[in-house]
Formats: sequence, structure tokens, C-alpha cells
Amino acid sequence: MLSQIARRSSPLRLVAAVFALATAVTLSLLPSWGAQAATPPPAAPAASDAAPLAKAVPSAPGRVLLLGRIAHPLVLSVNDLATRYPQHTQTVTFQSGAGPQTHTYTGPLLYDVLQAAKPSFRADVKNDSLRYAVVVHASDNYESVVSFPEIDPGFGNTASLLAVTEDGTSLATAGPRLTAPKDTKGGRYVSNVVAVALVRAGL
Ligand SMILES: Nc1nc2c(c(=O)[nH]1)N[C@H]1C(S)=C(S)[C@@H](COP(=O)(O)O)O[C@H]1N2
Ligand SMILES: [Mo]
Repeated sequence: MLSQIARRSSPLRLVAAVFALATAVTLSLLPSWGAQAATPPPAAPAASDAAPLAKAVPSAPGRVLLLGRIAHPLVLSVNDLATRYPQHTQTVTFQSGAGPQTHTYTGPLLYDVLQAAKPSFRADVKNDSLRYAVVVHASDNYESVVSFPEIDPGFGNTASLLAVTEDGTSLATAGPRLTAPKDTKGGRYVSNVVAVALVRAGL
């Protein structure tokens, strides 16, 4: 949907679409405890209801929607990720169903991409940034979170990348890949990333 708008239409319409999506996501994240108490959600929601975001994110290869609690929601291409932010290189090993894998990745720090988009942390809450999670969503609906403090140089200092190359091969068509250099298993090396959302997980 967004990708079609992005291809056909003015930047204004794209911004409007991104804003609408960001608003919808924000609204969906607002607590509604009263309603939940009166009508508990079904134990096993239908798969079609599980991930409304999945239907709304860009489907254009290599484009990532950045949204959530940031001042500047935007769509980034792999080329943007490779040129607008400082680039890092890391060689990592993770366990997978196919056995251990070692790869070399290049790309920007997820932390730097988020910082550039200006997280809207609350100034009136002590260490508000410690209450946030980063949801990384893939084209196949695969998803993982990293916590914001985990990737903050002042706390976990984990150098998670939004990798734009893997073993020297561009991910421009496949889409970027999240890296999780301190993880043992490969589960958080999310491939084909299409959206990254900064969400406030605090109570
Ligand atoms: N988009 C997406 N990324 C994913 C997965 C997936 O199913 N979809 N599987 C994860 C798991 S469980 C592992 S172990 C690694 C496997 O890496 P590989 O796909 O390069 O073999 O990818 C991770 N990233
Ligand atoms: Mo895995």
C-alpha cells in the first residue's frame, strides 16, 4: 500500500501515509485496560488479526519504514542506510538449524538510525529511554525486539546493525538484516527487514 503510494505519488502523500500509519500504530499501542477487563481477547486470535502492521508496511524490496515514538517517521532505502549514517563492519557467528554460521556484515548501527530520527523520550520521566523496545519486522512477518537500552552505548552497548551487505553481497533487493552480535542463536538476525518501530514498553 505504502509502496504503491511511494512509487506513484508525491512525497506529500507518502508523508501523509506514513503519518497515518504511525498514528494507527500509536493508537493501537495505547493501553485500554478497561476494555480488556470487560472483554478479554480470545486465547488464540485468528492469524489474520495477529499483525495488522504487516499488511500496511512497504512491500518494495529494500525499503524500511521507521515509525513509532520518533519525531521523524520515514522510509529508508538500503542505499539510504548505506550512505546517510556511519558504516560499521562486523564478523559474527550464530547457531542455526543448518549449524553454526559465520558472516561479515556492513551497515549503520540501529542505534544511530534511531537517534537520527529523534526518539520522543519523555523529559519528565527518569531515564525514560530505558522503557523502550525496538520492534524489527520482516517481509515474511518474522519479528524480533531488541531493547533500546540494550543497543545504547551507555548501557548494553550492543552494536546491532541494520546490515546492508552480507559477505560482500548487497542486501539492496532482499532488504537489510538486523544483526545481534552478542547472541548465541541466530533468531534475532532478522532478514528482509521492512519496518522498525520504537515502542514504549513502560507501564
Ligand atoms: N525474516 C526472517 N529472518 C530470520 C528468520 C526468519 O524465519 N525470517 N529466521 C531466523 C532464524 S531462527 C535463524 S537461526 C537465522 C538463520 O539464518 P539464515 O537464514 O541466514 O540461515 O535467521 C533468522 N532470521
Ligand atoms: Mo533459528
